[in-house]
Amino acid sequence: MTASSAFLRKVHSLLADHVQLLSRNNPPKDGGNGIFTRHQYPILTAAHAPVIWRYDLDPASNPFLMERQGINATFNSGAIYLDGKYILVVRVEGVDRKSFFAVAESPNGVDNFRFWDHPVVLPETEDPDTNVYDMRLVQHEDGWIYGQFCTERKDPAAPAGDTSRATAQGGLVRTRDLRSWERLPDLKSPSSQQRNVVLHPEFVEGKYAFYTRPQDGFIDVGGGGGIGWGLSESMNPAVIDKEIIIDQRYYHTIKEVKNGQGPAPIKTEKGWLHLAHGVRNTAAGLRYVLYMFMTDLAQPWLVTHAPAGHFLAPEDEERVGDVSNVVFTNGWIVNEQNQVFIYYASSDTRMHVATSSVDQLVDYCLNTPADGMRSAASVQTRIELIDKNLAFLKASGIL
Ligand code: M1P
Repeated sequence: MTASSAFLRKVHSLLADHVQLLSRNNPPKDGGNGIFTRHQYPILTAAHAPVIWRYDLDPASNPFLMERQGINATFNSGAIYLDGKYILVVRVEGVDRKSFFAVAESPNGVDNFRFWDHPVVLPETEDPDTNVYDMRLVQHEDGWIYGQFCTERKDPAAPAGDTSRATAQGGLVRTRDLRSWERLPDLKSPSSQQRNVVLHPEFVEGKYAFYTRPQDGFIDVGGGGGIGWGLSESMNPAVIDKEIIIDQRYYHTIKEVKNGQGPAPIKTEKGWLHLAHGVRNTAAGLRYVLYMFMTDLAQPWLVTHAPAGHFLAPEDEERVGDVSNVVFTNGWIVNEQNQVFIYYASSDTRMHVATSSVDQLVDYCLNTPADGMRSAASVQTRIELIDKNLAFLKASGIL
């Protein structure tokens, strides 16, 4: 069947609207806190998914030009800087609630992200994944690019009639080009479940090193105490015999309920820069924020600096989505100018970027007071700042 001119006009207009969305510039937002700068628009939304993923463009099989395979969300993306391109491996969720991975690239890191034509074809293990998500991309010093992601399966021990109980494990793949992927066995660790598993980019004591997030249940971490650390002789298979907690959950902090390493840490002269998410409970449900800490260069499992509270929390439209009041990150990029591009998702719905620099983030970690763990201690720390500022304003004749 040849397409009518009306049908072709509709296809052209679909494609033109899409190109217009993808080509939109994304200027920095005014204001900010001196630590990072948000940008005006989300960098990826469900509407950024290619038209050819969603519509059947054949007038014979789709005379009404309906969307046949909708996309629900684009979020929690791994990131890597390759050949001068800013590349994300995005968690794309179809309207069928299945997540898959797809590569999107941008020439400048803040806008013009475009998905490659085909999503990632992820090989399965002999125990097929029901759902896969939240890939961290790590260029390891062994030469491979590794992807670490959560593989979710129905809990075989779930009682009959329980259609929700699931298990989470650390899925692993490796690639040289982000096009063909080799599946490795899931990470084995002393914990019954894992999520937010991240490979450290360098060997430690000659071994592969992992940040982990041990958990007893699928949502509730139970006895899992925080961000863990463990070493493995190999990646095929990766096996951690001993897991220690390096960044604990604490009562009445932003990471009281749970936390998890974000992307792999950035190496700096002053230590490893870490970005993570922390979760606390509220009457309105869980609240996810991002926080930072630094670890020792030679012993990356030792926390040296831990600024109090959140680094970035959901604001404005970020606060609302499929899972509201959530920001989550699993990707950041440092370019040749030491600019840092922090890729974060809001409310499990869309992707954003915040820009900063290695110097700013190191300064933030080194000079932001740690959590005093009590209101009185927080007041004391703030009074020290106020008095310092009053003295400065008087000395400089401003007051
Ligand atoms: O819904 C918020 C996040 O919840 C999970 O993260 P965590 O295990 O740390 O609670 C993940 O499912 C993540 O994808 C999601 O964004």
